[in-house]
Amino acid sequence: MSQSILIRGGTVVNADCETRADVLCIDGVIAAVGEGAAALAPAGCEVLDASGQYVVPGGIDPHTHMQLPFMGTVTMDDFYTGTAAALAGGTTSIIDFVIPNPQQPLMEAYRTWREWAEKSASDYSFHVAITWWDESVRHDMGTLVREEGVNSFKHFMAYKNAIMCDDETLVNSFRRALELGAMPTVHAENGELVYLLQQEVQKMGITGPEGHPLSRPPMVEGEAANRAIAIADVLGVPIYVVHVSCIESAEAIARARARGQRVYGEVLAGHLIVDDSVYRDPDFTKAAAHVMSPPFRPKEHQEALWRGLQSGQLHTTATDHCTFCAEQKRAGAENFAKIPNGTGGVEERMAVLWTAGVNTGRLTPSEWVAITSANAAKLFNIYPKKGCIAVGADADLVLWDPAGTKTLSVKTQHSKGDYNIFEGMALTGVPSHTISQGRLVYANGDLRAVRGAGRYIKRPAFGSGFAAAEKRARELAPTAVVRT
Ligand code: DUC
Ligand code: ZN
Ligand code: ZN
Ligand code: ZN
Repeated sequence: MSQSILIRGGTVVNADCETRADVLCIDGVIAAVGEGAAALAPAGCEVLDASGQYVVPGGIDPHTHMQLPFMGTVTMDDFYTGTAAALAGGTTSIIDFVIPNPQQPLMEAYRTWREWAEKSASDYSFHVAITWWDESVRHDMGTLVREEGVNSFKHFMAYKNAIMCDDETLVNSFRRALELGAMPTVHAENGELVYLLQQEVQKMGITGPEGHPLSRPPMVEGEAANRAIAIADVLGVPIYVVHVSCIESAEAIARARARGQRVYGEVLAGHLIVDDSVYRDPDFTKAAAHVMSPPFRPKEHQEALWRGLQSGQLHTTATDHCTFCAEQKRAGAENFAKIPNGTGGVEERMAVLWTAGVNTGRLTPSEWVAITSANAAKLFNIYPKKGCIAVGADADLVLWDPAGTKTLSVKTQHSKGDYNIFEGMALTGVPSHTISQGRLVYANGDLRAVRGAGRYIKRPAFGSGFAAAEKRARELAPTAVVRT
């Protein structure tokens, strides 16, 4: 049976325009936008009144870790609970990560994650992490791009003795990504420095969570961002830096972009709001709940991140949603380096950015759409199917009530985590309805997420215009000397 929803009287906001328009969704796709939409509504069509509300593309969180086995444990939220929480907050797609153990065949890890994700309530996709290198990895990257719709590969420059990439792997993988038309992405922190600093901080007698930011200072992130950007420049491949948290890496990106390099940056909602004072909380549980990497930073870094988003030097917002409960965090009671790294946010991201971004005048509603959905869709090549309200696009939409209020709390969140890093934050501007695949999945507090309803999103490779390699070839060619 055909299912249809007509959204009447709202203001449609895309990344490039804001207009009063009705929107008709039929069978999971946007069938009409604008004046004629109501006339096309089939008999029995559900009608939602959006007067006084914005109608915006469903959010895309391009960085989550549901059901992640990490640091000796597994995150609280699995693909069902995590994506259900996402839907409650207006996020209708996530891009999660396949993270193979070193030496594990890529395709084996990929199939495992695909299976885990079948219970997702929202649409989902995967970046695949490159954690080691040999010919089989090169081969499997090709299979993933050509057959599985993976167009981005992640590189952890931190987590020594676990999933960290050395420069040899970075160079090989970036070059292979370029060949395939896939985007390399990096977690930029110098893992050797983190490893050394963790031991030095411990030797000083600092074993609690306050040691975590001391072992991962901003320059550690700046160094890695600069190195990854330099490698990408030499190879002529674009690069996306995940969770840019500080001035040092934001400036590395801005400098490279000023040189004409294709570099993109992602900011986490948490890094914009929470500062490093949380690590000095005398309550271990609270301090440890905030342990994630990169760590929360002093306030001046937050200002730089906002400026980056406002100026267009930084492009997407995400959460790195990766929830561990208090009991799991206690694994690091004697040593901060053993506290499982991760915090939540997938449900809160869009509203937090509205309150702290749009209500403060930092962002227009269209700019907010750009950084909560459209830019991620463009950078990972699923636009305008996702991230846009237009005829033919997926019917992933949110009715956004700019006057709606809510105070964030662990008591009311849908995530299975037992902590909320935004606890007590008063929001003005909240989702009233979320529509995913043309189905109403959230309505004024009533979450109707369906286990297994989410679909895997294939993301096609980029074409040859993606590369800066020809520029590099031209630069090198004239230096060849003909000797007689
Ligand atoms: N950082 C985290 O805090 N958790 C998961 C992985 C990461 O890089
Ligand atoms: Zn093959
Ligand atoms: Zn990371
Ligand atoms: Zn992450």
